[in-house]
Amino acid sequence: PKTLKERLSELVPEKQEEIKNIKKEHGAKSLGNVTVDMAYGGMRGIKGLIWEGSVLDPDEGIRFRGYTINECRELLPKADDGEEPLPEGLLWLLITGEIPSKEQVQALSAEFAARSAIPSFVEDLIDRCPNTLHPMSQFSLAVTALQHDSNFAKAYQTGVNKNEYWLYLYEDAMDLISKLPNVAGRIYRNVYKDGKVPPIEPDRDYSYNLAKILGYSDNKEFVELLRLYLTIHSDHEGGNVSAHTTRLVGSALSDPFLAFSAALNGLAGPLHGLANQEVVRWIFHMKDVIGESPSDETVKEYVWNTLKSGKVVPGYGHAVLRKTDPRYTAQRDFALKHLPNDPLFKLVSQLYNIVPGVLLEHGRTKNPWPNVDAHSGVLLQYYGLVEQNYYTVLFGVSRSLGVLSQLIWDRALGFPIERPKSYSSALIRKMFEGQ
Ligand code: CMX
Repeated sequence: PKTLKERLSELVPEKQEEIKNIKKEHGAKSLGNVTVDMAYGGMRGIKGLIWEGSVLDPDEGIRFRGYTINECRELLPKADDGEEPLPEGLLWLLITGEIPSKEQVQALSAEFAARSAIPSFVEDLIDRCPNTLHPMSQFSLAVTALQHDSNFAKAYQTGVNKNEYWLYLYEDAMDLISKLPNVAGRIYRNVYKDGKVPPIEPDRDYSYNLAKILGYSDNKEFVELLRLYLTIHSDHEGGNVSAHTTRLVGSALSDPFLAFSAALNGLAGPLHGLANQEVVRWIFHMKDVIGESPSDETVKEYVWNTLKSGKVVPGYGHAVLRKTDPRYTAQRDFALKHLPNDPLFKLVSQLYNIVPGVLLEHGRTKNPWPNVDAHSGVLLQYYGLVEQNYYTVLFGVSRSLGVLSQLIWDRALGFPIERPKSYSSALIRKMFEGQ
């Protein structure tokens, strides 16, 4: 069977031709109106990006290359000992639009393991970080440092033809994804354990190896959880902060390491990926204040107190989604199967019954339903990975799959440097008030 790079090499010219035709036929057509409110409102609703890997429907949720999460769970190849999809297969799907064979996925697992070593100066850099530096900051630092070995940056310096950019991009993307378990695992071991990092096993899958480095690979269920986790957090179309950052920074022809470390800095914000940490912190605080098995009434009051003190309820709401996030539902399915009686899961379920009603009554948020971050922490807690400040790092490992898939295509399709137009408020007044 073909390797991923061989298949991609066939697809690139086809896709280039397709885009040329789309632009020729539809290039002058409008995707919608842009209002002054949109310009002030975080560009919400402006259709101004092309993103091939996934499209987010407000009601249905994400589809990866046209496949829902449930379809991916069914159709993507599994490990011999597992039922959840292997994220390697999702990467193949995101890049090519095709469901790979089990053999092709196994080849990717082997390739990731073979490329996984990180330079010793990056190990030293991570080791020198104080344990008080947030894991996401350490993660971003380390990814920036991996830039040292960027194929793309070197090729650019030697004056490579721009038609070949994507080939180097591809190598960097594969290197970066492969090295993330060693980076993320080292941070975890340093900050929370004894600093000893076990080796990657060349014949095991990516999620198993990440679980091993973290110290949880003896638990098959945890490995399964990681397979699901890494699959569902990978991509959420192009406008979210981490995806858009990767695109934006990469568009300046900064290499994938620079673009992805910038994305991690965005993912580290509490309204984006850090929400998974914040959810657990918020629930623990709730337990401290109202006890382990609170009545619905006291939970409701706690939620109201959060809102009244001018804070967000973490894990709820979304800029695009208007229904329960299917990534939430997939994790809930996992919990119902593997930890139905866990007390923390029961609290998360109780919140699911109560928070949307409160947010609706509060009347501010456009979407009262839970997002992916409302459920990921409770699963990790159950398996003993209790250090919530670490959770966004796992989100980051997964997000690399989606954003780097697209970055390869950005260069293959010759997307230009991003440069939207901005106005000042004074100019807005002048334009519409005519002074
Ligand atoms: N709790 C309280 N208020 C909320 C809220 C929540 N969960 N979600 C939205 N709101 C508020 C907004 O802060 C905004 O308030 P103001 O009018 O006072 O400015 C109002 O409702 C309208 O916001 P919106 O249009 O519904 O939501 P946005 O598109 O602006 O923001 C998001 C989306 C996700 C940032 C927001 O819902 C939020 O802050 N949620 C909590 C944090 C969170 O879970 N983030 C993770 C999202 C998924 C991810 O990226 O990982």
